[in-house]
Amino acid sequence: MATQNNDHRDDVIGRANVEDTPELLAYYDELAEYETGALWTVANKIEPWEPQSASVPVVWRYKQLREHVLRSVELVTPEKAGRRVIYLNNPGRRDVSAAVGWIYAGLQVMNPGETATAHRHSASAIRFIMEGEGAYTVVDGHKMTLGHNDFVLTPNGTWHEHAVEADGTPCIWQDGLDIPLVNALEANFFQVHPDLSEPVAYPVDDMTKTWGNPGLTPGGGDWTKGYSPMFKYEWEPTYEALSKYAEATDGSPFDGVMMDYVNPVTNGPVMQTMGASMQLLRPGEHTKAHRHTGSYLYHVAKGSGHSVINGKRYDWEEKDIFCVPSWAWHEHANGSENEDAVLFCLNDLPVMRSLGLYREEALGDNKGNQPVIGA
Ligand code: GTQ
Repeated sequence: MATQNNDHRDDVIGRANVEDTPELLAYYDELAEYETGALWTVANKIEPWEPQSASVPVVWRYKQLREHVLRSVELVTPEKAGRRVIYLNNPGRRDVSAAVGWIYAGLQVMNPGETATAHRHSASAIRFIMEGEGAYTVVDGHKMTLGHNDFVLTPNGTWHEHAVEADGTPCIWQDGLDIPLVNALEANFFQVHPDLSEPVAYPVDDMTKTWGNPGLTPGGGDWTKGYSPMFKYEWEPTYEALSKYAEATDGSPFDGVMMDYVNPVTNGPVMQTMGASMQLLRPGEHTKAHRHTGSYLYHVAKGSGHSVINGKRYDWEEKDIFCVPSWAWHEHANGSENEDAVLFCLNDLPVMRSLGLYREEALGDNKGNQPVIGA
């Protein structure tokens, strides 16, 4: 089921097309008194021909944002703020704090010696580490050191706290959470840890050491939780895997050389509501346009280039974050003829897939690329 009604006209049989008359308007007022309404007055809005994302494409440029993020260190403490984060606010979604669709994102900053209290919530979270030395996160007693471009999970219901060692440097990472989704489903609980901290109970980085060995699984593992036991996916092996895969594949025409982060127990997504992938665009590569349901937040892990989203060009460079709203046409281009460009992508695909809402479509005309309207 894709887009068989390509003209999408509302003046056809089967769509609501009732003109207001004084009698009808009076009738609508009567219905409103009883907290009801006539479907045909809202039908075309609530049942659009195809997904209508309220979110708009945005590039959050790290070069512009960094100094403002660091300024928050002077203005508030993590104790007072709970977490010191500057969140990404999609101009099309002012009703909720969302970067795109139902995904929240922010840039969290911590100075050496600072800690943020342990807490847990029904929303699931990820971190993508941008800069600094000495940061760590403790998830349900598992301490993880956080290095450049590492991808870290704090799944639904796990206690987590963040800190930077006293001999470290100021650290900044991207937080990504499904807060808007969980709030839309009216299912979000939040708790501060009764002791404000959860003791470290395992060897440092044990979950990655246990579960993160390629092609090898620990015998007798009995992990049955709905999220990956591998709480941290490090950058080096991820980039190495992509580089090796690039030697063996042409890649996807739409996404280049792309690999999903997976739960090593199920081979499925890392968490139930959010998935993530890393994709490599070879030097000079420019992908074909496609669109799909779901919300996508890209983080430029390496290199520079541009994406064309719904006919408009958006340039990006390392550490920039940009979004592709649901059902928006998009294609990506590596701007360099010598270097790889690598994009980390956080998305809500597990939700789309598990609810049977995933759809995908390739752009058929213009040789698979969009005419660019705005630069
Ligand atoms: O560290 O779990 O940016 O609960 C916003 C809300 C981070 C977190 C955010 C959160 C967190």
